[in-house]
Amino acid sequence: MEKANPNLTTRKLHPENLESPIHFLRGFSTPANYFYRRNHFSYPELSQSSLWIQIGGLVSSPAFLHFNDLLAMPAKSLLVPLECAGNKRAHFSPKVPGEQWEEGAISQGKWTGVPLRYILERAGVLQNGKEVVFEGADFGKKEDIDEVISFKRSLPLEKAMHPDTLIAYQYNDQPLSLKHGYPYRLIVPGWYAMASIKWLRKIKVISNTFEGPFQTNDYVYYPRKRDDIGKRPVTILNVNSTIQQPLDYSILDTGTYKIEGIAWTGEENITSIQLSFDNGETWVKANADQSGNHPYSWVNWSYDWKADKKGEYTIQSKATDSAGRTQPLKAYWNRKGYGYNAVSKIHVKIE
Ligand SMILES: Nc1nc2c(c(=O)[nH]1)N[C@H]1C(S)=C(S)[C@@H](COP(=O)(O)O)O[C@H]1N2
Ligand SMILES: [Mo]
Repeated sequence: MEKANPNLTTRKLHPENLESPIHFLRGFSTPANYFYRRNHFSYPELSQSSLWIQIGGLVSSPAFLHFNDLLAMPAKSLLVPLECAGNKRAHFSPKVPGEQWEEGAISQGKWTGVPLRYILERAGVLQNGKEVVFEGADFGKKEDIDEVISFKRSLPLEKAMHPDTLIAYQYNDQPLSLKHGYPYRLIVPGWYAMASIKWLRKIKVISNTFEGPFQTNDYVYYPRKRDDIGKRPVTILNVNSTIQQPLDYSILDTGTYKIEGIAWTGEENITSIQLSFDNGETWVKANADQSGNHPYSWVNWSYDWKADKKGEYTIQSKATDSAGRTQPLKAYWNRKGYGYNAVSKIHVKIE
């Protein structure tokens, strides 16, 4: 199959919001220059002070840690996808506001850093500590609030203490790039990527519930159009898949084609990927490459499709995970358009 030159797709220039060329990237790790970019503000400026992280709030030993301190701590590497909660938002019907992401607001690679747990244990979380607040160095005005704020969110103490929640300083064995959080970003495996705070500067343990706008206003599922009844926070990734090749609306000769894609989920594992070529009447199992059984990694899947009959086809992919969650036929509509995970579809013509 002919593959065009991949490139990032710009959704917005200021701040920079770009999609990864997901349809052209096979394998388990997105090269850094093809990683999607999702920003709420302009990129922060760096100075010597950027190399320090402050740990405070309800801890017995508040501290400032320097980059060299972190490098000296035990490190861990994990293959983790980051998926924007708004990935695939463009497919919602009725339409929802926000960046109209198609399939490319997801990328993954190897993150290396210090388990946050190690740092919190050293600082000594006090008995009444309930949540941990993380603050990035970027700031600006949010469309709906007339005040300069920074990008800040919290995690429940339990997730913050999970041994796989990292303060990462490397991506694919290189220092983090400026656009992806240099020198540090939080990596919260299994959660949508708004939790993975870039340019991390401050960590604060609190006893109450954090209520910043990126937590209580954005990144909340609002199931209803006009009121907030039934709202709940966006946290764990939904089970999902994307068909990478062929591209949507391809016109192909008769022949055998490799249908290729990825499938991923939150804190579980992908157990099957099924494809349908007849509008969902029958489903066949795709071959999944779990390579090495990394606990959070996406799965690369493929299927050899004999397209010997001319006509138009809808090809659908449906992933299921170990919690028995499966992609629904219709996405769960919500006012801000998060967590789209309906069965993935492409249309092709065989002529
Ligand atoms: N400091 C900071 N961290 C942030 C954001 C941000 O705007 N500022 N955006 C979040 C969101 S919504 C996503 S999807 C990911 C995007 O990470 P990337 O730009 O490295 O792909 O970062 C998260 N962390
Ligand atoms: Mo996001």
